[in-house]
Amino acid sequence: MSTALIVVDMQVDFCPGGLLAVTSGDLILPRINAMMADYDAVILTQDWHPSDHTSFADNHPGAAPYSTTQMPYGKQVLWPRHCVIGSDGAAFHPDLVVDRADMIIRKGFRPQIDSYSAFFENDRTTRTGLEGYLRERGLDRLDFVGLAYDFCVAWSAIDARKLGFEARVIRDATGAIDLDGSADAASDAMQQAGVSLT
Ligand code: VGL
Ligand code: ZN
Repeated sequence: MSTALIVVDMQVDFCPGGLLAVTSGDLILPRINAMMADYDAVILTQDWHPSDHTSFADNHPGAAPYSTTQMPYGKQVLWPRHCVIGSDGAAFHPDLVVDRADMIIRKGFRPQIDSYSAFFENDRTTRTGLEGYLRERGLDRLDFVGLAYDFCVAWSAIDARKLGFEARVIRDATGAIDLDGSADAASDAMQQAGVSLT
C-alpha cells in the first residue's frame, strides 16, 4: 500500500491576518512540514477563485458574509472574498514546505460552483481530477491535514471514503472555522463515513 499526505489549503488567506482566517491556522505548519518525509507522496490543494466567484458574499448584493444562500446545486455558505486567483492571499503560506509536493491541485476556479472537496466540486458531480491521479500512482491510503477541518478537510476525507480510499484525518494538524457547530458536525459526518480521526 502507498500512502499520500494531502495538505489542504495552507494558504495565506486561511491563516491569521488573511481574509478568511482560521484561528491559529499557522501553528500547524511546523507539524505538517515535519510529516512530509514519512509519505510516498505529498499533494497540496489550493483554493483558487475568480473574482466573480459565486461563493463570495460581496458578489450577492445585500448578503452578509457567513449567511447561506440556495445555489442550483444546493445550500451554500457565502464567504468573505478569499483566495482570489493570483492574489497574495491565494499563495501558500510562506512557511509551508512546497518543494516536497509532487502535485498541486487547484479547486473552486469555476465561477458558478464552489469546491470544498479536493475530489468533487460542491455540485457533487464535477470532478477535480485528483482521484485519477491517485489511482494512476497507486496511492490508496490518504492522510489529510490542513485547513479548514470542518469544510475542505472534512469534505475531502468523506469523498475519499466514498471513492474507496482509506482516509485518516490528523486532527492536531488541522484547524477549524467552526461556524454554528460545523466542527462537531464534521467530526460526526467523518466518523459516519468511515474516516479515522487521530
Ligand atoms: C474553505 C471555505 C471556503 C476551506 C475554502 O479551505 O475549508 N472554506 N473556501
Ligand atoms: Zn474558498
